[in-house]
Amino acid sequence: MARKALFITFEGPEGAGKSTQIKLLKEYLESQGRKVLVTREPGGTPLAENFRNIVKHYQGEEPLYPPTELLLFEAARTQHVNYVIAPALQNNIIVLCDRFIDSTEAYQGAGRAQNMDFLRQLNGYAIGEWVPDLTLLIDLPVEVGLQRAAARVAHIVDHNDRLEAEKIDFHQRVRAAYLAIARREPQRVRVLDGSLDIEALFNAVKQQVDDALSEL
Ligand code: T5A
Repeated sequence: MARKALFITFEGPEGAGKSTQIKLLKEYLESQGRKVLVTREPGGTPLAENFRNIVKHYQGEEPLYPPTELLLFEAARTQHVNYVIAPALQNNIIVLCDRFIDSTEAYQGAGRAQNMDFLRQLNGYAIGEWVPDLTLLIDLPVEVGLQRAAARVAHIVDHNDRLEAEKIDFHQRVRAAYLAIARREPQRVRVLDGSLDIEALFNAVKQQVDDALSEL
C-alpha cells in the first residue's frame, strides 16, 4: 500500500545543525495543518533511550566492543521502528527522524571499520519495509561541526560523549561515508550545505520537503 505520510531522516556529522532544522520543519509543516512526529536515533522509545545512554556515555572499565556497539544501535532501532515509526506512518503522520540507518553506515561502518555488507544486512533486518522516503544530509567540514557541538555543551560539567570524542580522522571517515551514500542513492539522499546560515539552510530544507510532498 502506498504511504500517505513522508518518512524523512536527517543525517550529517556532529553539530551539522540537524536538530535546529527539524524543529523549524516541524513548525512549518504543522502550520500547514499536517501531523508531525519528531524522533531521534539512537532512542525514540524508553528502552531505546536506555541503549542510547550506553552507546553515548558508557565509561566502564570493560571496553565496549565495536560489534556490541553496532548491535546496540540496531537493537535500539528495531524497538524504535516497530513501536514508534511504523505506527506513526500507518496513521499518516509525517515522521522527522534525527539520524537513522545512514548513521550506522557512517559511524560504525566507516568510523569503526565494521563489516559493511553485514552492517547493511543488519540495517535492513532492523527496519524492514520502513526505508526513508527522503534523507537530508547536512554536510559541513567536521572541524566546524565539532566546534559547534562543543560550544553547545560547554556549560555542562562532566560532559562525556564517546562518539563525539573520537579523533578527527574518525569524523573525516564519517563525513566521507555519508557523501558516498548520497552518491549511491541520489534519489533518496539530498546533500545540503551545512555551512549556510540557519535561515538559508532552512530554505533548502523546505524546497526538498515541498518537492517530496508534491509527489505523494
Ligand atoms: N550514532 C547514531 C552512531 O554512531 N550510529 C548510529 O547508528 C546512530 C543512529 C548521537 C550519536 O550517535 C551516533 C552519532 C552521534 O555521535 P547526538 O547527541 O544525537 O548523538 O548527536 P548529534 O546528532 O550529532 O547531535 P548534535 O546536536 O551534536 O548535532 P545537530 O543536531 O546536527 O546540531 P544542532 O542543530 O544541535 O546544532 C548544533 C549547534 O550549532 C548551532 C546550533 O545553534 C547549536 O548550538 N547551529 C548553527 N550554527 C551556525 N549555522 C547553522 N546553520 C547552525 N545550525 C545549528
